[in-house]
Amino acid sequence: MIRSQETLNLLLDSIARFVRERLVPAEALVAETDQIPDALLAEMKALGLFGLCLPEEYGGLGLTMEEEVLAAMELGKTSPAFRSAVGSNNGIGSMGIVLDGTPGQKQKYLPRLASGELIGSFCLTEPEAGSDAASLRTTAIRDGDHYVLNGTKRFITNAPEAGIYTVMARTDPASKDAGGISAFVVERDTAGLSLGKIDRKMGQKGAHTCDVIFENCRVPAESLIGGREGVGFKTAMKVLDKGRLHIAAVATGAAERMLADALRYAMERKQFGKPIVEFELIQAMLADSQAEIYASRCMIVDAARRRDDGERVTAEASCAKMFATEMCSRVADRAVQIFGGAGYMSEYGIERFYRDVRLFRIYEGTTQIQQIVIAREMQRRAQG
Ligand code: COS
Repeated sequence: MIRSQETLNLLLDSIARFVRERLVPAEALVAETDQIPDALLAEMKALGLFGLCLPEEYGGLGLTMEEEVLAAMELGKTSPAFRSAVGSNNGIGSMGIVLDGTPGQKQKYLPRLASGELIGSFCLTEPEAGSDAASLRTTAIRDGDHYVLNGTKRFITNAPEAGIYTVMARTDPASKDAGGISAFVVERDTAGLSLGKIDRKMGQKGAHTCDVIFENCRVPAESLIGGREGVGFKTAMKVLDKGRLHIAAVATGAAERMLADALRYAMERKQFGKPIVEFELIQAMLADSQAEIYASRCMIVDAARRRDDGERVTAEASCAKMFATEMCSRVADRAVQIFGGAGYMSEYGIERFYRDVRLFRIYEGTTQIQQIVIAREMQRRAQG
C-alpha cells in the first residue's frame, strides 16, 4: 500500500541520490577499511534511514511494506554493507519489539532505534542451531523478578555495534521444541554479556558479525518481549517473514546495479571491431537478467501489498526471498562474465558484488529453508 505516491517519490529520489552521490563513491574505501566512515553514518541518520520502517509515533517514517520494499531496492544499489548498517534497526533488530513488545518496551527503545542513536541486533542462531532454529540451547531461567541467561549466539549481524539484542532463549528447558522459547531485549552493558571477536567474512566488508555470549547474565523480568513466555519462536518467525521480503528487495536492487554496470561496460568495450553489447551471446545474458529482475520486482511488490492488506504472507515472502536471492547470484555471475578478465579484477568492483551478494542466499533462512517453508504452506493451505 502506498499512502502518498508524491511523498514516496520524494523519499525514493532522495535515497537514490544519496546512494549515487555519497555511497557509491565510498564503496572501495569501505571494502578496504572494513568500516563505514562516521560522517556517512551521520548522514544516514540525518536522512532518517535508521527509522524507515519504525512507527511514526516513535519517530520513524512508518513505511508500509510496499513502500519499504521500494526503498530497500534503492538501498540495494550499492554495497550491501550500507544497507546492513541500517537494516537491523528497520528489521530483525527492532521488529520483535514492534510486533510483540509491550507499550513500555516500545517507548523505551523504538525512538532511539529510529534515530540511529541505538543499534538493534537479532540473536537467534547458535553454534548448534542454524536452520533448525527451534533447537536452540540458550536458556533464560526465571529467578525472582529476573531471568538468568546462559548460552552463545553466533554470526550475529551488527552485534559489535549494537546497544540492544533481541535474544531467543529457552525459558522452559524441559521442552525441546519451539514452545519453550521466549524472546528478550538485552542491553549491551548488562553484566554477563560479552562479545566474541569480529568474524572474517567472504564479503560484505564494513558489515560486522560476531558471537554474543551470555554467562549468568541477569536481566529484569520486564525484558521479556510482550511479557509472555513461550511465544518467542513465533515472534522470531514473524520477524523473519518481514525480513525475508526486505532481503528479497535488497537483492533485486543489487541485481539492478550489477546489470546496469554490465550494460555500461558492454556498450563501451569493443572486440572484433564493435561494442560487445552487439553480440547476441552478450545480449542473451543481459536480457535474461533483465527479465528475471522484472519478475522479482513483480513478485516482491505483490507479496508486500498482500502483507499490507493483512494477509499471511509466509509462503510469498519465502518465494520472493528464494527467487530474488538466487536470481541475484545468477546476475552477479553473468555480470562478471560480461566484464570478462576485468570482472575478476578488484578495481572494477564487480567481483566484490559477486562475493557480497552470496550471503543473500544464506542469511534470514537459506534457500533450502525457504523451500521447506513454501512446501509446508502449500500443504497447510491444501488441508484448509
Ligand atoms: N509466523 C507465525 N508463526 C509461525 C511461523 C510464522 N511464519 N512459522 C512457524 N510458526 C509457528 C508454528 O505455527 C508453530 O506453532 P504451533 O506449535 O503453535 O503450531 C511454531 O511456530 C513452530 O513451527 P514449526 O513446527 O514449523 O517449527 P520448525 O522447528 O519445524 O521450524 C523452520 C520451522 C525450519 C521454518 C524455522 O526453524 C526456520 O525458519 N529456520 C531458519 C531460521 C533462520 O532463518 N535463521 C536465520 C538466522 S536469522 S538472520
